Amino acid sequence: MAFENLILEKEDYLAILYINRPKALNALNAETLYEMEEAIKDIKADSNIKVVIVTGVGDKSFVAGADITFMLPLSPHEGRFFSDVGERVMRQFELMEKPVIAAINGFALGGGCELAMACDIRLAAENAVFAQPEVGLGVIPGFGGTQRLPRLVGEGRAKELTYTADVINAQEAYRIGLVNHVYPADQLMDEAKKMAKKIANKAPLAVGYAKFAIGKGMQVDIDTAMSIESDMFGMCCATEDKFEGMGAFVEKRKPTFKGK
Ligand code: CO8
Repeated sequence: MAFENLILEKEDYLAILYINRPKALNALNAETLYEMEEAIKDIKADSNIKVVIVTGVGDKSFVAGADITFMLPLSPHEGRFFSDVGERVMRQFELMEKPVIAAINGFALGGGCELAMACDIRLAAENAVFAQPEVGLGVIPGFGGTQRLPRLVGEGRAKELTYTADVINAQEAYRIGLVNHVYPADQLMDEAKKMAKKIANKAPLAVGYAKFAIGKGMQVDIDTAMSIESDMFGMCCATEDKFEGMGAFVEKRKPTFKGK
């Protein structure tokens, strides 16, 4: 599939989605968001793909935010609409059953930090920096940042980062739980691919059901969440891969999962 502002590469079980507007440090305008929706549709429909990596083209920026030039003339109605579109696209990464790894290769500012937060797992290069700079532009995070940041790092830290627009480096992002790991920049993609391979070797339906249970469970009370977990556990018991996984353990061999 050909895009203007994205590159979608597929390697065996892995899809790598590059945000590709290097002249604007990969800032997200409406066209890029619409293309991301198309790319997500493609990835979801491709049964070979088990894991997704999202990253930015170049060695300087993951995504330097929503496109400020694009946002400057927006009316209240248009601003609301643009926020809705961005929120919808970010949410699709969370709702797809395939796990999504953000390989954060530089600036993750505003909408870039929000994109990273919508991914399941965040890996950062040592040169990555993070911020929600919106209040310095007269707006607030609008692609889910006011909701995901407190869920990830706690309300107090989220409020401090959002009200001050402070920029934090990768080590600080790691310390507060915003990213899972930090790697030297030249090792980031290899590490992301290693993690993708580890996940792809597991039972894909089980991974998808785990993603569903964690994602839905985080939004509801603990008793409802437990019942979502048992429902998903029951679903796993309907898969061939459960018999393969447990059978392989009993027979002391490696399992071969089929995603069935
Ligand atoms: N939007 C548009 N263009 C951008 C953006 C951006 N977010 N970031 C960088 N660019 C462009 C620059 O304008 C410049 O273009 P040109 O060469 O044509 O002048 C080019 O990228 C290179 O940038 P710099 O020359 O500034 O590069 P530096 O290395 O000096 O600085 C920075 C890099 C620090 C990243 C700097 O560019 C910067 O501060 N960028 C803006 C970061 C920012 O504030 N991002 C948050 C935007 S707000 C947001 O994301 C809200 C999301 C929710 C939206 C809700 C919808 C209503």
